[in-house]
Amino acid sequence: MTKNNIQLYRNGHPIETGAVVELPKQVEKNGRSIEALSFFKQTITAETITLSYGFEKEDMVIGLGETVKGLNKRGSELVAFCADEPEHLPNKKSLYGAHNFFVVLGKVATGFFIDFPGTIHYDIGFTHKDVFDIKINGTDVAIYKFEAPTLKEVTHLFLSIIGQSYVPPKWGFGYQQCRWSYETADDIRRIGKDMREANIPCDTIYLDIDYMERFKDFTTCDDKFPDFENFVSEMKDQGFRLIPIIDAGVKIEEGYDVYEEGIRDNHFCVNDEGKPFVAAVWPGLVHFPDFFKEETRQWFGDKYKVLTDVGIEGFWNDMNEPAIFYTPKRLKAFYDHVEKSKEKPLDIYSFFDLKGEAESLSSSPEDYRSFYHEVGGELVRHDKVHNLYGYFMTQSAAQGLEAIDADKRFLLFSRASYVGMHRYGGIWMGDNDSWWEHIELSMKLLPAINMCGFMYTGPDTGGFQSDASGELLIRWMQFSIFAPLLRNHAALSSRDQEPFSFEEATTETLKNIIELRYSLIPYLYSSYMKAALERSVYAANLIMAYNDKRTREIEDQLLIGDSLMIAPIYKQNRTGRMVYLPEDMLLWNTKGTAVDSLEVMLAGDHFVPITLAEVPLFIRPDRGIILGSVAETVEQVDATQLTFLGYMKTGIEESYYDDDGLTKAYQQNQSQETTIRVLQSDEGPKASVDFDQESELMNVKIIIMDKTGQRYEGTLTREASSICLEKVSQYDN
Ligand code: MIG
Repeated sequence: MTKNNIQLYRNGHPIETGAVVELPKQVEKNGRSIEALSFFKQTITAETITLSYGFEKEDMVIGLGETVKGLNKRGSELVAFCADEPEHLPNKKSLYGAHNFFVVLGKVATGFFIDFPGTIHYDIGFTHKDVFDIKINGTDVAIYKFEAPTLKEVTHLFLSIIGQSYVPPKWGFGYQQCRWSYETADDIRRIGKDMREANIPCDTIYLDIDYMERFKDFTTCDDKFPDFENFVSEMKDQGFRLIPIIDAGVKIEEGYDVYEEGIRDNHFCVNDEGKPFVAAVWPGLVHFPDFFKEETRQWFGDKYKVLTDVGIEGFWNDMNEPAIFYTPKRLKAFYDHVEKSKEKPLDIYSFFDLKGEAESLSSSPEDYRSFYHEVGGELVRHDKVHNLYGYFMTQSAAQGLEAIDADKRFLLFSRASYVGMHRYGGIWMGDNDSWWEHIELSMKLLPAINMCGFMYTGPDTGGFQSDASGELLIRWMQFSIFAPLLRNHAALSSRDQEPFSFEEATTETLKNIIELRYSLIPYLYSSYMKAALERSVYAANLIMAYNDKRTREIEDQLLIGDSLMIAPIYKQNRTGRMVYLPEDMLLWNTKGTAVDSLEVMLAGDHFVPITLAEVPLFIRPDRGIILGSVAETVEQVDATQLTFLGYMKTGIEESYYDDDGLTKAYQQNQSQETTIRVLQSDEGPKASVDFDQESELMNVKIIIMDKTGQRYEGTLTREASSICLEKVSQYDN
């Protein structure tokens, strides 16, 4: 029997990434020598370390966070390298995050976290089916090894040493509307108005890069957004919080304070000659803040105040891999190359050569090798620590926001990330496409990203690039309402994708799905907070809970919290799908928020009919979910009433977590717990609720179905907190 165990192995002088913050005392802080790491055979050269493992027949490899691959990574080739990768195609080896936690799951579970900020190549039985080779592009590394009997326990060991996941404000669980770009204040007003007229709940509207004055961070464009402060409060009065984007690059422009201060106080990354490194992104020529320096993080983080001072309460950090369109240096070299090419024949070789050269201008490895960060007083070449850039930018933002208001929860998420950043903000899944395949991809990403500590995450629902059909948006929404970050976002040239931008029937269906989301928030938020506090995951693959042969291969059904399983449709023109039930469950196949059409389903395989309007929710035995009511915004939801929907085989005991949703008081245990019990008695099922003294909750309506398919109901109040439930016919409702 394996004991739950954590070990640390080190080689050389690893860079302090800050990923691991809660190492148990019994683990030697300095670690053992890497040679003592038994699982892998190591090959250490002057430049690299290679770890090799020979697979056992049954081994799976699970983890690695944000990748285009599914649950079991065996047979894949992946690279940990934060990339501005807008094409999420099956052959892509890297996306925006570098999440070096994975588990080899065989008879037992062995997990590893490779704490290394440069590039790591994972050849997971790709070159040779039975060989797992990990090539680390450097020799200064810390490797954590976790051993436990199950995937669940091993993941818990990892999550328990990296610190608690970021907790968003509760309104961050509302529906969020984005687009590149709502260009003017009037555009945003129109979106808000259309949202409210369609009666679709919505908490935030996003400001993409066009709100800025010529893409300069911490500025707002007066022409397009006159009187920004009043505009922010006008929208807030209607229940909308505006969430501006912040890009990593700082525009080079005389008279622009951020640029001038950055130059004056040496806040920018430098080139070989010690001069500020120049690259081009949206603002044109920019410098990159050196977020590796404490002073720079503080300086940049404080800048968010420019926007919080006018009422902004959340941000998304973009382009922080950092993305580079080109550098003037290499563009010049390219022109020289073109000049020389003029002497060559106009043949296909010249054509492909020039095309290739032009395409290689963006985010080129050569550029990443030509600037430096200051780490502990020494200059370190960017490529060696590349994967920390977005992390440190987001840490800078989080610490700046903390300095502005230590008790307030701000909404914050980033595109690039590394383990450790999960304590400061969430991540969104980046530039997907309005493709059916990308609904499926987001279903693969949610548990994989959660497993690496990033709990607040979600896709661009409806797809970023390409055009979405109404059906695609509906099916995507039916999945995304279970993700913590529920945001609809579309790119510059794509078709309008707001829920009201489609024919009436589609808008109506989307409205019902978003309303379902709002009614699920009590359960989703409670599950999120429990996972954050207990160092478990919010969304999981079935294997995490069931740990059996069959669930090893299921990745299109997920567990959300402890009580709920989902099985979304992610293919076009479907009227149902196969669902595997590892145990008997209660199906609530709902068109909205009314608790009707409940059905007990036995363990095994089923074809479940699911119309376009329906969202199937599967409740696990002797568990239940807590539902609230619907309002325009999260904060307007009536907190005095809840509904509990459970499936009883023998008896139910569920506790539901809540807190103020806005402050960090939960860190001092200022939270409420409501416990719901349903037990079998001679007079039938008896329900009781332990109301928390501090909570506003006044009554809980209990609905359960027992294994014979009999439905029972009753409403409990603070005065009558224990009652016998009454039999009701399904169709009385
Ligand atoms: O080069 O700000 O992923 O969400 O809309 C594109 C414009 C820059 C990339 C982000 C996307 C955002 C877009 N940005």
